[in-house]
Amino acid sequence: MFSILVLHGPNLNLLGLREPGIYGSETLDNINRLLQQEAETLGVKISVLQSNHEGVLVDAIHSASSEQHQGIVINAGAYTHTSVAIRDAISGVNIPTVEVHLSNIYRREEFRHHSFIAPVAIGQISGFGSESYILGLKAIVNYLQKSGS
Ligand code: CA2
Repeated sequence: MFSILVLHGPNLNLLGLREPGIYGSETLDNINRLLQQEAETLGVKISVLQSNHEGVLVDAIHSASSEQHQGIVINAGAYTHTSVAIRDAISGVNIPTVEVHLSNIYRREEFRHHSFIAPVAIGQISGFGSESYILGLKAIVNYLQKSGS
């Protein structure tokens, strides 16, 4: 059975509690429940971590392989646009990674248009709200199945 690490970056713990106009009213707990349901449907295991700290996310990416995860789904939040460290971690561990975003980052401010993660991800899903995570999970599982990992 595949095991997928789902990472949520900074401020995503505030989902549903603040700024519902941009990010909707769904809480992170609710998104995690939807992901768990989808994982059961797909027959995979997921481990979920949210952190507001860049280094914690980097450490989790480094540990992914020894913790037997074959794939990563990451919403790095604002670190998407700033973090060479997270980009290098993903590139360094060589674990297929899907980048997801709730909002369509290309319809927003210019500074959100650049992702440091996109060049080291197998793909990016952006703009579908909580469904972005579900699509991201489906995409990584499909990729792993096809690549015979
Ligand atoms: O659209 C996404 O998923 C983002 O990764 C969300 C990040 C943002 O910096 C990226 O550009 C796009 C922000 C997550 C912050 O979420 C909040 C939720 C409620 C209240 C405040 C922030």
